[in-house]
Amino acid sequence: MSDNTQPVPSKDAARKERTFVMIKPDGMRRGLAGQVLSRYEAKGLKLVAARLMRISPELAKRHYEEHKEKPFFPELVRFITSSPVLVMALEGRNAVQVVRAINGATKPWEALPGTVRGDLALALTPNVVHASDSVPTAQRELALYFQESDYHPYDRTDEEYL
Ligand code: FUP
Repeated sequence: MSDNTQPVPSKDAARKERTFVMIKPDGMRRGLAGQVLSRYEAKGLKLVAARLMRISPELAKRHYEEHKEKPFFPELVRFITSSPVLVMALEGRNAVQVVRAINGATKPWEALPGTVRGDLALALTPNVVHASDSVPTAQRELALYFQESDYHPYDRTDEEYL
């Protein structure tokens, strides 16, 4: 009998796409970090860098630079600096798009059930999680939080299927 269980390895570059993800202060204070991370892991994304940190007001302003003229900017900076956050780099096929889909709509009342915000959030500013919205944004945000030496590449045992 022939063995037809051998996976066909894929070497395409999309498998190495990286995105930046942050469990925000509300997610940490509500004890949700583990169950949010487990959703990305279960999907097949690989955690390649992570740090628990307190964001300074200076870093918060750089992170949310695109919103600096918006009326909610001061509240956003105050919120994101209010408690420690867990920052992460996740790697895998179409990681940016996949994480945004898992997180659900920014406005939790629009987020579908089954998504992080659809299941776990109700308010707009404390919406549990942040993730990059494009590959260029991911590169900019990853560079704000991580150096090259912070990344720890390794093989997942299920990599051949992902
Ligand atoms: P996202 O791409 O999901 O991070 O969403 P946005 O860039 O549109 O918004 C950044 C953050 O600002 C969101 F997490 C929610 C917050 N926000 C407010 O607190 N008030 C607003 O009126 C709009 C957005």
